[in-house]
Amino acid sequence: MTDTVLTDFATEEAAHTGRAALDAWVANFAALTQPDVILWCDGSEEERARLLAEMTASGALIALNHDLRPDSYLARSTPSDVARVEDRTFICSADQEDAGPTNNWRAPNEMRRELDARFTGSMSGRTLYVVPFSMGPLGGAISQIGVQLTDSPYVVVSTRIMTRMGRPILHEIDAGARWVPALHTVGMPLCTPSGARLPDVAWPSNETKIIAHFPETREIWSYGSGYGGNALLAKKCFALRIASSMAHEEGWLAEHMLLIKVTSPDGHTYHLAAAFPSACGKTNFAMMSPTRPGWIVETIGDDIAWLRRGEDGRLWAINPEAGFFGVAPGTGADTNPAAISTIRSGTIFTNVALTREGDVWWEGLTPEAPRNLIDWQGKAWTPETGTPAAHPNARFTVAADQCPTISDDWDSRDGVPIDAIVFGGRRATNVPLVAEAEDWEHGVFFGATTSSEQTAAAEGPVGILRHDPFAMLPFCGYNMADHWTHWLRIGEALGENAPRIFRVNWFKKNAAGKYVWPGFGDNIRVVEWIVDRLQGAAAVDWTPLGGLPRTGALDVAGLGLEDADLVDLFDVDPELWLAETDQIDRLFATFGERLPLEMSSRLAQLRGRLEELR
Ligand code: GTP
Ligand code: SPV
Ligand code: MN
Repeated sequence: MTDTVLTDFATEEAAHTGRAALDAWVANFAALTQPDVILWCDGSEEERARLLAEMTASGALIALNHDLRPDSYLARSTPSDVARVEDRTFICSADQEDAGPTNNWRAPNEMRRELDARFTGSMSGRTLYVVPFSMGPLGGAISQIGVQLTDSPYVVVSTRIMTRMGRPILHEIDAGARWVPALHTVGMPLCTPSGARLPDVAWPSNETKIIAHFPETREIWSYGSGYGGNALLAKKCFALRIASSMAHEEGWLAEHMLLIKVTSPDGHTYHLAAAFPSACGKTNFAMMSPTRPGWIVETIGDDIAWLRRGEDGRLWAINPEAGFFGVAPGTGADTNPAAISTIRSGTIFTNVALTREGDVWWEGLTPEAPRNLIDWQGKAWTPETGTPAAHPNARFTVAADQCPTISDDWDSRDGVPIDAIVFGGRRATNVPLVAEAEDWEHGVFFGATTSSEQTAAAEGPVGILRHDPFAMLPFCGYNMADHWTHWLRIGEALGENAPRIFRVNWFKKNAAGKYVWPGFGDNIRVVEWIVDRLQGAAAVDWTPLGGLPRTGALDVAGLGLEDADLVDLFDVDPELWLAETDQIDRLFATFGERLPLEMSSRLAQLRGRLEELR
């Protein structure tokens, strides 16, 4: 029996450097997938206009009313392709231990064999687009190049928004740059094996989906989905999973973090990086409209940060992306006016509702739903219908520079120096509104013990509490415990220059099940306390959960909060927390010997302090 594995051609490091290797790789992949046409994307305005016109003509996109929503489009996915598929996402490291217990693992050769079979002929009747892109400003010290091959024009126009894409990147490759290869097919060929032509559909996909990563050879293979994090491979697959593994090897960090610049009323500026799980408030925090006079928040990134120790010994960060792929539901003029203004034009919407006038709508855009809508599945909808008009994970795709709060230095080649790191999650109980870590190691413990109620950003049950360490559970391309060790080492290297670390939770609920904290623009009050702490000013009470604002130190004036609400926001309940430490213990135990000792000793310390409080 022969055991030829076609995809082995791409396993040498040199295989992904320079132009000759790129040409060979594209030719090989075309031979495997058998597209009708190969199109090298130049990223031009003409190319974008042509693709949008083709997709509008074919029904893949609906052009919105040009007067109401200029140059904007609606895509409706097939109902089985609306979110990331975590149980079909694989880290194919040579050794299973290197993927770790929180990732799905497949042996590389076994996965390559399956992918070879799936990709064979998968593009017949379609166009293969070659999409070169840069994550981070082209030529920046922290930036990286990738090339995605795809048979989805939706992916091409989306990648043009989300990354720096096109001809300038090819020039870098011509000059010998290394690139990360990313292969994508929607898995719906348009020719039968006998050559008969099949009709296309508005949103091609395959019921079987495979999102595979090969960290050792830095390759991505994605099959069967056209949706967001499954298909825009520059984003989660490259900028988080593969990049985190590169960063682990090379001494930097790739994290699921927003980046903001905060200016206080006295004119000082600070840069914050914050990690919250999917659909837990990063975009909203990144575009915050502060309710406190004199405070300014400017946006640098809303989803991903790459961080590296700079020559000055501080931690510097870039947003590797060039656009926002943001959650639509809940985004309204009252909650996120900056996002509303960002998406006024030039936006691709996915799975939102369509109004009779040809504009978009979703739950939370306005307090009242319009009377007659077409829902995200293309069906007539009225407020009495009883199902959401927009899918809960409906998204907008829009260029970062359209955002009115975008910071001047959002695309600075060197990035920005980070003053504070924040971890957050969606927790109805236990986790206080804000807490400060004692030191870097304690902050790593905050990151490692982050948990959150699941959201609609991934397939699966919503609302169930799960651990999501560093908000990286679905995105860490290597063993999660090694990620914690890596963070501890980075902290050692930064020493006195290390940013301070905090934990926040906007989502505590009271006994009536209502959010206690107003959130959104009022989150500036928490930022204000954090900044005061950086300046050494704000008063703090040290508790087993870290440093909490002393009564009066966090300004809650005018919010109408009752004493009982403040108790809810800052309560340290030893019984609830001892139960939570048991769950953390179970998580930690899954890592065996890879768990850094610092984490088990911090857990023991937390338990001891909680016992004392009992
Ligand atoms: P991903 O793009 O999936 O990584 O998500 P994200 O973390 O950027 O989440 P996003 O900011 O889009 O928020 C998701 C949902 O949380 C939206 O429906 C928001 O309205 C809601 N949300 C954001 N911030 C707050 C807040 O401060 N309080 C409350 N109650 N809800 C919030
Ligand atoms: C997330 O789920 O964290 C996202 C959206 O940012 S997606 O790109 O689909 O993963
Ligand atoms: Mn995200």
